[in-house]
Amino acid sequence: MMVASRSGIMVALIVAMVAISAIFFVFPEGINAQKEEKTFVTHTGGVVKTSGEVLDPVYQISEVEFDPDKYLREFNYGRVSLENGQTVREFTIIADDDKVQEISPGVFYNVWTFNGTVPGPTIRATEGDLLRINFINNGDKEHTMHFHGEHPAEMDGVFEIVGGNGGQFTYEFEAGPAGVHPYHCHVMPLEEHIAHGLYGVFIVDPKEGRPPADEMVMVLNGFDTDFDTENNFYAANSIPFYYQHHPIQINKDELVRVYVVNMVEFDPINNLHLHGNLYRYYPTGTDVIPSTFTDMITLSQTERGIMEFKYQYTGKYLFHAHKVEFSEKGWVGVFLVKDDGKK
Ligand SMILES: [Cu+2]
Repeated sequence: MMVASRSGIMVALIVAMVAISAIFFVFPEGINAQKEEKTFVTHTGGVVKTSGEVLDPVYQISEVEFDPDKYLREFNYGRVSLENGQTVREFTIIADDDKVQEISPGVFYNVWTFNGTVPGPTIRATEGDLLRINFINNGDKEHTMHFHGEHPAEMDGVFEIVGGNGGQFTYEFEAGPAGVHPYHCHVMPLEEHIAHGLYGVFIVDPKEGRPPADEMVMVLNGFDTDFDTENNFYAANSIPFYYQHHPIQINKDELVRVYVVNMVEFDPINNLHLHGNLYRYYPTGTDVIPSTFTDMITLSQTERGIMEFKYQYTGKYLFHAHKVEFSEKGWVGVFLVKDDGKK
C-alpha cells in the first residue's frame, strides 16, 4: 500500500513538471512580458507607458541628457592640424531627429540634435583657420548645416541637401569674419527644423584675440511642445528656469564675456535685461568698439552679439527677458557674484 502510494505521488509530480515545462515551452516569455512595462513616445511627443502590445506609429524613448552648466563654458576647437602653414580645424557633426528631451518636468519633446544636444556643440576657431566639418545625417529626414559668415556658395548648406540615414557632406571654408554666428539646418520647412533644435553657436576669434575674460555662451531658445506654432517654454540654453535654480557663479571685478545668440522661432523679438549692472554690447561681435552701454538689448531671430561686464558688488543678480511672458515661461537666470576666487 505504501509502495503504491509513493509511486502514485511520483507519477503526479512528473505529470505536473511536464505540464509546467509545456507552458514555458509554448509561452517562453509570456509570463515575464505580462509584467514588463515599456515606455514609448508617439510622433507627436506623447509618452505612452504600457505592458500591452504597441502598434506603429510609436518608437522607443531615447532621452537626451543635457547639462546647461557644462554647455555654458564648453568650446570645441576641433582636431587641429597644419596644412601649408594654415591651421585646420576638423569637426564631426552628426544630426539625429529621433531623440526626446524632458523640457520641463513631465513634458517630453522630440528634439532634433547636432551631436546629441540642443543647442549643438559650440564650434570655435580663429579668423582665417580652415574649417573642415564632416557632417553625417543619421536622421530620418533631410538636414544640412548652414553657417552664418563668409564662405563659398556650395558651402552654404542650402542647396546641397544631405539625405537621412547616413547621408554625408563635408563643409570646408575659412572662418570669418571674427564675431559670433549661429549655425543651423536649412532644410524646408525651416521653421520646423530650427524649432526642433538643429542649431548651435559658431565663434570666430579675431587673430589678435580678445582680452582675457570669463567666457560663456547663451543661446536664447524656446519650445513649442503642443505644435500650435507658439512657444510653450523659453530658456537660456534649453532648460527653462535652469540658471535661476543653478546660478552662474562669477567673480567680482572679473571681466565676463557672454556670446549671446537668439534662436527663438515663432516670436519676432527677444530681449535680455541684466540687473544691477550695464554691459558693453558688440552686435554680431564684428567690431572692436561696442555700439552701446546698456542693460537691455533687443534681438530678432538669429541676431546675436557679445556682452561684456564686471560686477563691483557681490550677491545675486537676475538676468532675463524683459518680455515678461518669456521670463515667466522659463527665460530667467541668476548670476551669483562672489569674491572668494572660486567658481
Ligand atoms: Cu533639418
